[in-house]
Amino acid sequence: MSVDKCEMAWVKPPMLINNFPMNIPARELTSRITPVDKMFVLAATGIPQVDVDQWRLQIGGMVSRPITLDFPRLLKYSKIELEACHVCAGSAVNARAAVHRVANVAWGGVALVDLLEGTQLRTSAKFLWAYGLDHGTYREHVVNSYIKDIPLDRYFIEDLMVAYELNGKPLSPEHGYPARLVAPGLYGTNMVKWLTCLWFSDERAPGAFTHEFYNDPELGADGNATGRMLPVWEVQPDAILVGPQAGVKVGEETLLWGWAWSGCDVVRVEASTDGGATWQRTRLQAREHEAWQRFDLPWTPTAAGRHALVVRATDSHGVTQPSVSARNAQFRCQVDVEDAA
Ligand SMILES: Nc1nc2c(c(=O)[nH]1)N[C@H]1C(S)=C(S)[C@@H](COP(=O)(O)O)O[C@H]1N2
Ligand SMILES: [Mo]
Repeated sequence: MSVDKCEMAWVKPPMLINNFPMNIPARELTSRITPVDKMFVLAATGIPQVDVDQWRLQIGGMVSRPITLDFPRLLKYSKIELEACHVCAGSAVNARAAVHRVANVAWGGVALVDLLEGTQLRTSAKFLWAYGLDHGTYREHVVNSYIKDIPLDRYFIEDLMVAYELNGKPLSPEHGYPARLVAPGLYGTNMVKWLTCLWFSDERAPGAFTHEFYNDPELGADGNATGRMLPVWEVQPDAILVGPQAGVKVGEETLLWGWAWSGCDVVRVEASTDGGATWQRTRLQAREHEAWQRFDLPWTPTAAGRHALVVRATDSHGVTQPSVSARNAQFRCQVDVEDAA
């Protein structure tokens, strides 16, 4: 099996236009598990309509015994379930644009290490390439596959999963049916949908989605670009405000609350009701599994008028969200406080 075979073996499936929502307002993300109809959908060239009887997953590259699985064979492996925060990195080309595109879902599938049993993965493999069945054009690039890679020296292969369920149901076409890669702690762009091939290599994967897109310019201490690029892998600390939803009144207690996440645990979330001039620490739930964490802070406004609310998270690596000009720049919104009747 060669790399080319990852692409060539496929009769490309028909594509549907992606008419699904890309942005869900933060105030709609009220439940800990995001219902599928409140999830964002990203699809570079549209939604492939995959015939599951034709579908195969190949695992090859730097393994002594490559394997090919069909869908019934995949289902025979022991099933694992994992609740995890699902985060889109936002723009494929602009590292300074913050979108706060996020969900928290339950994946069901197979641990990659279970699939690898007997394949004899070589220790010299440095990257795992993942191929998705996309085809068409994206930002003026002709696309024959959506190919991403995961660095094995900075990510635990034990955390990777080939998922075929989302929130207890089979993956829907737009979320990757019949199977996708799940890489908790990495940005969504790395979690290849309509997965057909996993390929171990000692080099970075070819193609626009690793070399052209999802690469941030590294900034030196002086704030200028060093010329090196940083692939968009680990999720950076971030937070959104879900409430207060409406009807905030002077002298009445309301609750500022929302969700915080990072590639590791979030250890502190602070909130500001004056546009970031002063901050208060919120109450923060501990992380369970790879889920987002709820935070809240009771607030009794003392003045009527428009208030600028801001939140900022700090993770266990000691990283705090930047205020502006970053994909994880602090979330801001406004609330109108009315005089009590
Ligand atoms: N094959 C394929 N996988 C893909 C993409 C894609 O365009 N094609 N988009 C990626 C991006 S940018 C994100 S944020 C997530 C979104 O997953 P979702 O649409 O299931 O929410 O899928 C990722 N996996
Ligand atoms: Mo994304």
